[in-house]
Amino acid sequence: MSLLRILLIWPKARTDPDWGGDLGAIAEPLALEYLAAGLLEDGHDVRILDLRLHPETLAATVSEYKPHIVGVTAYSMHVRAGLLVLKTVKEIIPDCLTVVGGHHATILPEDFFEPVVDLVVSGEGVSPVRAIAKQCLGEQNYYRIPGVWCRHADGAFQYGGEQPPFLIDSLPRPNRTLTQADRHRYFIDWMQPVALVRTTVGCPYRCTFCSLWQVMDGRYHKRAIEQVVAEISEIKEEYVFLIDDEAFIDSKRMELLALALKAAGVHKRFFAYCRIDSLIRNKDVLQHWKNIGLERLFVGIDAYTDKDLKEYNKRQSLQQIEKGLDTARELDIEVLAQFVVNTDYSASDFKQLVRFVEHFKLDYPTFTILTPLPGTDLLAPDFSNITIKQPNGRPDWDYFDTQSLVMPSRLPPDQFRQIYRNLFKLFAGSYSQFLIHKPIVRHHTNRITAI
Ligand code: B12
Ligand code: SF4
Repeated sequence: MSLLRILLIWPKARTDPDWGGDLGAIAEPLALEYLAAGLLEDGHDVRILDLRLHPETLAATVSEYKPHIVGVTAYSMHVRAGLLVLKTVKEIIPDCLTVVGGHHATILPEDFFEPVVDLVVSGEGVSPVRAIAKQCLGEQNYYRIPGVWCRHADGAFQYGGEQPPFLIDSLPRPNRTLTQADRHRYFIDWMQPVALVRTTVGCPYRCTFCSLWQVMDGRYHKRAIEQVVAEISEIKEEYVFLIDDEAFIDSKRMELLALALKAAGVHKRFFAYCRIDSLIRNKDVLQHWKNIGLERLFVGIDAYTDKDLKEYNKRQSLQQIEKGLDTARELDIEVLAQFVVNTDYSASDFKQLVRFVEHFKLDYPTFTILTPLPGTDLLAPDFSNITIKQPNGRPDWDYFDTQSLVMPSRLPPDQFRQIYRNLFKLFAGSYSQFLIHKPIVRHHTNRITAI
């Protein structure tokens, strides 16, 4: 017999409707699948509710399932949506134990120190959530669980202490059975259905706009190759996105992984993040990956001037960008080229960005606005550089989707936004060459007609 009923929820963010409401992607809720794997091992009954796909079902699911614990995951753009989810849960079941975790809670847990939240988990979540469930069945003493912030009787939250060092291979393999009914709907751009696999986490680089190296203290954790091969071998989806923050750091390991996948008979349509310098350094390794199906790389070009490359601490030069793009072409691997549009852009900077994209004939350029994400030094500790705030003085996290302007810009904000949006319109041709694929084109064309 199962012990507790535990409902794990992915909230639906407020995102720009021009993007179809989900920024062109709804991928599998991997964090929740990791948590579910640990909880199922302990004998609990677990469900995953993905509100991006089932936005109207929260109240009915909670009323019918009657969970003992509800856990919500959240990036920054989900903070407010996540709190609303838990408000609904508490209205239906006041004594349900509510827990929040994920990227934002790891860095700024205080955003969740609200009456509708009982516990906030910072960092890796599998061990804490298992410990929480154990306490829920026993003494209900949550005060000393490492990684867990617990609300005391006076309403203040206290930390249970640091978690032991992160050991990536100690995590269970994510449980994909609970998302079975939704799996055909998960997509990134036209890649559908797509599965996510994490083979490493962390990054040794130090880009200023990125929080990932800060979260992992600059360390790079690698899973054992056999574990990764076993996991990918079980995946049914044809598209597999390697979500490593930067997959191709350790060339030897990536070569061995490709060879091991080949030996296991795995051939998928792979997509992965890759730095320009890793691309140049790893031509042979990438050829091995190409042989087992690597089709597309997500490359953070990020800046087209030495000034911005330096400001972002990218540690890559314009010559390397050119060489990296050539390498991808030689390998016949498609590049999703991401740019971080600096808030200090003038109209002429935008024009030069456009010329740069045209000059290099980039297959698939995409853009984000420089955003002071939590965990980066771009976010002033007193939030004084944030232009969009909540009534309580904290940033309005709804807009931290990297498609919204949340800092002062050199151009008047309306003009900045308009020129920024036009970038997507200008490259409509690049997107439409992918009409053979599906949803992204719909998202981009929605966006284009909305401009
Ligand atoms: C894969 C990925 C994507 C994919 C898929 C996302 C999806 N599932 O739909 C794609 C490419 C689509 C994507 C898009 C975006 N992403 Co993204 N993405 C990632 C990435 C690389 C990995 C996320 C992941 O699945 N990790 C694996 C899981 C297992 O780890 P985890 O989430 O940290 O979960 C663990 C703990 O946090 C904890 N935990 C998590 N949830 C919970 C809940 C509870 C109750 C508990 C107890 C514990 C717990 O336990 C888990 C297991 O240990 C992260 C970087 C990173 N390293 O986190 C960025 C990241 C999450 N993305 C980010 C951003 C900004 C975006 C976009 C907004 C960018 C954009 N405008 O295009 C969009 C949003 C689109 C969308 N619809 O969600 C930022 C978020 C920053 C922030 N402060 O919010 C990150 C952190 C990268 C960065 N630049 O810093 N993303
Ligand atoms: S942007 Fe990429 S390369 Fe830079 S620190 Fe973040 S994960 Fe590493």
